[in-house]
Amino acid sequence: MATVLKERLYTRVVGRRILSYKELSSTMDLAAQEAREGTIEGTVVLATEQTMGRGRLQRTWVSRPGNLLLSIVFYPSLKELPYLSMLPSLAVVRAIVGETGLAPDIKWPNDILIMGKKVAGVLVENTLEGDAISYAIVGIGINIAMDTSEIPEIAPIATSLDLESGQNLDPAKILRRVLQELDKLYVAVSEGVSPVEEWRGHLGTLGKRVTIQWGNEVVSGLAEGVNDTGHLLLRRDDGGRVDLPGGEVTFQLLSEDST
Ligand code: BT5
Repeated sequence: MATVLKERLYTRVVGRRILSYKELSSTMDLAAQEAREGTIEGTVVLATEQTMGRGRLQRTWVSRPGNLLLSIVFYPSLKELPYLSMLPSLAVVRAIVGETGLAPDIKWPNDILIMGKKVAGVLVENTLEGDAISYAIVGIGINIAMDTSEIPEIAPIATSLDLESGQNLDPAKILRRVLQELDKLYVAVSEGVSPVEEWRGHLGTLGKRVTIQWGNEVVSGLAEGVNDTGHLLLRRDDGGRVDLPGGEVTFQLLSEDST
């Protein structure tokens, strides 16, 4: 059975339509198909399991039952687009804090970590038509009831909310909170409110030394800040400053070390 919402959802955009499946290859693909067919903005596609769950750069997302796997359809303007990639990580952080009391932080651009281990990931895929965005699909995976220590491919780097909280959390409650927080943030952005300050406040990456893959190049330096569109400002070891857009799939944060 797919995770279903047990209580009414109080939102303006997100979750106006919810499609729930037991198994999909990826919620991203079905959501994109729905978007191409003109589904209402805020449509949510949920799956209990994915056979080909994906991350950025062709990476795999381990997608077992008991966790949250969803994609949401948006039709943002070009002005809203830079913020769209900040909103899901912020909504997930707010939901985790509110529902569990745990204290996650964000690894730039949008991994959600607890004590350095990844508990949730976000993927945003945009489709352009000429100069306009035709649709953007926001994908969110949150580990809830998964003993990550039993999955060798992610055991050293991943965790789940049940493991961290020592509870059996209800995925439906967390889903509801994520959708409500995402809706509040999206409505605020469409009214001109920037999420940057709150997002920046949760970024654990700032002040750390990071190594980033940029196409075929690897750049190391100090993560000094993020600008108003979410670009990471990196002070390279040779003193030069680079500005890296987080939405670009060609960028990959390879490591971050405390200084
Ligand atoms: C992400 O990519 O973190 C984005 C993940 C988005 C997943 C959602 S699930 C619903 C929707 N449908 C999809 O098909 N995808 C989205 P990235 O930053 O590239 O991180 C991928 C890396 O995270 C992998 O290479 C692993 O190291 C690690 N990983 C894979 N599965 C994981 C899991 N369940 N928990 C924690 N880490 C994981």
